[in-house]
Amino acid sequence: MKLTRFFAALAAATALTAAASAQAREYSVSTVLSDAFPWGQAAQKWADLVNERSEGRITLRVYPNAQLVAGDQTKEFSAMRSGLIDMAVGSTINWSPQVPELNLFSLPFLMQNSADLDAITGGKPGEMAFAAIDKRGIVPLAWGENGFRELSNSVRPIQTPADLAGLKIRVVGSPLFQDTFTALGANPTQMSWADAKPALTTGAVDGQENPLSVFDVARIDQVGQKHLTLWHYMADPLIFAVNQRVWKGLPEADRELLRQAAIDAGKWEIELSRSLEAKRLDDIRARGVEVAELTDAQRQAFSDATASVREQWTPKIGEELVEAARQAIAQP
Ligand code: X2X
Repeated sequence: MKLTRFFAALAAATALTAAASAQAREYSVSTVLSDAFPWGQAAQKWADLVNERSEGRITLRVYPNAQLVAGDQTKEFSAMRSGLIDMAVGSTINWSPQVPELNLFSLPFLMQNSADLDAITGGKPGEMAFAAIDKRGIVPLAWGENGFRELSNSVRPIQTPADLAGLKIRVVGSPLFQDTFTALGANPTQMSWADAKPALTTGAVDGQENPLSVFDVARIDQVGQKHLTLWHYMADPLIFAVNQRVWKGLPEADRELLRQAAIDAGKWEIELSRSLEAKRLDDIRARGVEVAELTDAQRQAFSDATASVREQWTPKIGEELVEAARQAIAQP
């Protein structure tokens, strides 16, 4: 009797294990930055939450440094759409060549601060941006954050557009950036993040723009970037997203699990990232970087100098979306 029960239990356990392993799945998740940065930590948090909540049934394997697209970060969205990559935590900048609506976040001096950014991502314009991604065969799940992008260079302090004249600035391979820095009188050069640090090291370029977290963790001060201007000219949110075929192949309960874990990981990362900003700035200053903070009037001069970029890019992004963003920002 006892033995029969033992065998029944064993059979049941074996069946359970078989069912679990039959369902066990692994998916690739692409990121540009590793888990030394908030960006990579966001993806790892997502993976950890999914692993925990699925009791090990679903594994998200994070591939940093845009390695699944050989470092070519502006190809990430296409690779995910074609199924080469299952999922990604990606920047709006890098996906904007395929999803023009995402250029909204790169419009220079549209947003002033995190409250403006949150008004966009958390409101109607955020929904419109997600709809634009969905329309192109990718399922967006949640927002994260790379951060407000600040300007650094090796040549001189920058407080006015004239100070930028002729400086070679590395920008991401997204056309809007070419226009912004050209309007400011600089000499923009497009290259991937993988190529940026070597180019700064050799002096092939004079400057770059990235969030403080990237400047801090990548030790951009060590490659001669002694001048930093806090101009908060734009911010790139991160988006947690899944290839549509992968999504459709998942049971409803797993979709919900993935979505909720992405929302939780994104919220966690945004808070973490923002809570570290002040300390990062202190550390950067302590390393001898000269930090310029702009007055409202100084910032306005940069905004005025890039008005043509906002004008020229608004129809490409969509008048309705840009207007929705302006309204969301203006709301008290
Ligand atoms: O390439 C960059 O500057 C980075 C790392 O911030 C992005 O991928 C947008």
